[in-house]
Amino acid sequence: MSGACYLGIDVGTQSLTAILVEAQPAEGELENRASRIAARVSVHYDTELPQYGTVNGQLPNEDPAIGRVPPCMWLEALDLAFRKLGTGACREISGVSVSGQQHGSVYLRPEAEAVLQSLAPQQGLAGQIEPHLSRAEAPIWTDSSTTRECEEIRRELGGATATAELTGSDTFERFTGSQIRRFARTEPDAWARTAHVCLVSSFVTSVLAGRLAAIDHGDGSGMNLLDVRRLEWSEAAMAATAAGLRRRLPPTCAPWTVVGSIAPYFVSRYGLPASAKVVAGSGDNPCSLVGVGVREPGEAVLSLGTSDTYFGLLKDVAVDPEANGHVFIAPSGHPMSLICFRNGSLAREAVRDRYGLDWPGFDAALRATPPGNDGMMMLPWFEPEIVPRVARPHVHRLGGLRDEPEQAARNCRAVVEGQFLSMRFNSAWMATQPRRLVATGGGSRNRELLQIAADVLDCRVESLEVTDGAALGAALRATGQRLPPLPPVGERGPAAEPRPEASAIYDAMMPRYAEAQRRAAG
Ligand code: XUL
Repeated sequence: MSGACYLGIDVGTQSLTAILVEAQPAEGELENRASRIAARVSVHYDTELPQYGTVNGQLPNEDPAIGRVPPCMWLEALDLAFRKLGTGACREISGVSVSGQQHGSVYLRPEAEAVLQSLAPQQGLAGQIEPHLSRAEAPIWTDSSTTRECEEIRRELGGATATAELTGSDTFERFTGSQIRRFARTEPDAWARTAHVCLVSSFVTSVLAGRLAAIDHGDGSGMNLLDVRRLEWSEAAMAATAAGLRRRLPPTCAPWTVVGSIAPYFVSRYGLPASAKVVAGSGDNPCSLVGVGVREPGEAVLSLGTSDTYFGLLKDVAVDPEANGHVFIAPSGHPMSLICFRNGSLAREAVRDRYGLDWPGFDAALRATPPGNDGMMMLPWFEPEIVPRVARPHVHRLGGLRDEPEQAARNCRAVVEGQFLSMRFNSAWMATQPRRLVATGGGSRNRELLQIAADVLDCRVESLEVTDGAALGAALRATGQRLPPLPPVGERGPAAEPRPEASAIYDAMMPRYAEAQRRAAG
């Protein structure tokens, strides 16, 4: 390999993925774009580490609200990933960084710091670190058992909007603050034994660096503990969360901070150069922004998957007055917004199946119907919705739209238009009209869908085939640059330009959509 190589490790929900990227230096500087992906390995928890008994990456529990993982499984996956990479690739690594599923937390006993500094390369990580966890299971983002704690913290901080103004988000069950509060309340002895609270990203970073790592502003902003304007832990939020939290939290740091050199464990065991740098870990959503090459305010990502997410860079912190959205800190230090719509492809598939169509049939229906659907509209809440918060699923059909086979095509258009009208309405608080939207995920291959997105959102939409965006983003962040290199050019899919006549129709529809949402969601 001729360029320097950087490793990104994404500790995801179902698997751990490591990507080695080669970046060509140009006149002593890194080029603006990484040249190629040199290696990729992945460890699927359920099938490759079956001894942990996870299902879809988490421990089964009779209470569906509980989502937990044994942190040792991530450590074993890390060892396995380095083994799969092999010493040939490991020898080339100049920098490493971690992307972690956001919000999950790991709890360590006081002596853990010394243990991290002296890991023996003859034994695996899990066995050496396990005795020094003060909690055997880590709550992850799928956990929704902390409604009581969310209410308590929110009340203490002066309500939903005040909480969002301070920490970037209202309290949410999966966010780390309410998880810490529940742990301290339900397991006070284990909490008393805890000296260090880590996030998934900072825990794995600490292991790689052989020392307790700071929490970066990006992942820290998913905790309801970071003051997102001052970029430091909020005294009020810590006090509202748990007694003695201050001394258990590590410092915060900018996402591009070098936390140290790689621990001797990885040098001896896998052959990494002792000079390889470890850059602060961050959350998977901030890392994904880098992985798809978004780095200027005015660019946003439209991820059309099981659920649809819309996230992008903001010029300044702007908070959702309805308290449905989140403000995180992006790897460049800019604020980034994120909203998540649960009824994404789930709702599109429900309509497709309802009328016995396949995807080409669904597309044909979109082509056969006019922008604006002659006033017919749908609020497609087939499942409970996150944005806006809708607890009881209900599909609303308006403007003469009915659930009958003669209106199959109308329903196809209505579900898609309803989704993008919702995205436009519910992202208005971000106060940034995007110049460019990058669509990823299964839905981004559908040209008609992209055209409706471009027309409703009045913005060019490009689709990009990106798999492992978070791991790729972590690899690019491992260069330690505030503006990491752009990813290697990926496979491009269809693109769509907004059409002024169609956009004007959607402009005119917005007040009706807003009123319909207000009435239906309350
Ligand atoms: C974001 C969220 C998930 C996790 C896991 O708030 O909960 O996207 O980051 O990927």
